[in-house]
Amino acid sequence: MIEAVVFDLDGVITDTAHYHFLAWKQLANEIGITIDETFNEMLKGISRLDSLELILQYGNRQHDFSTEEKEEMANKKNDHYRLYLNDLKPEHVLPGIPELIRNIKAEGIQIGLASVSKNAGTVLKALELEAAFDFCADAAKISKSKPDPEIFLTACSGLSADPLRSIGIEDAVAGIESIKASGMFAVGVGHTLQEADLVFETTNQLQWVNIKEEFDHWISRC
Ligand code: G16
Ligand code: MG
Repeated sequence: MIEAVVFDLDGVITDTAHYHFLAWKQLANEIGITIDETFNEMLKGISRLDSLELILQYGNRQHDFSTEEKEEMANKKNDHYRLYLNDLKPEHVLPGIPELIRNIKAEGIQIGLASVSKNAGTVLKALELEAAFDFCADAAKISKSKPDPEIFLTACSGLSADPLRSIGIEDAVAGIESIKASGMFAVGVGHTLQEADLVFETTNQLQWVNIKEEFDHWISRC
């Protein structure tokens, strides 16, 4: 029996992963570093300050700024990002997600959120999806971002669900690693996620019947 399904937010529920990229690109430009979408794959699911460190290393400027200056830059990126969030509306929930949530709920299975974003509450509110989640892990209380399992384990624990009988859904390499390290069944959305137990190209291919079937095969092998 499946005890819970835990969703990543950015890139799974809505395309805020792209807004994060645009905001980082803007910040990086301001300090003379150019990043592209390929590099951005490394930032998905990584906390704000850790993302900044990766960008500075990429531009070979990791020794050029004080802690205070880094905090200022991270805040600036967040300001850029929050401007994009002003335009976020319920119609920006990715295709297939409302139906998937409905199908999971119809079976009485709990739904959780595992996002390391401190803006997750704002995003869910803008999408009018707050009521869909039985428990959202609080990013402010998480000490290690993905790929550490902490966020997915916290979500399972908040739902009183056994991770070994639960499913995580992610669009990031670090996120899939986090799900697998927690012992859950990993569903990936995107094409660079070989470590996942089941992969779909896009969210509108996320069929609940298929996920359940693959989960049953997986658990029978465990
Ligand atoms: C998200 C994004 C990351 C972002 C992180 C922190 O994680 O994927 O790109 O850096 O949150 O977000 P914020 O700066 O809003 O606190 P997740 O776990 O939702 O994929
Ligand atoms: Mg994501």
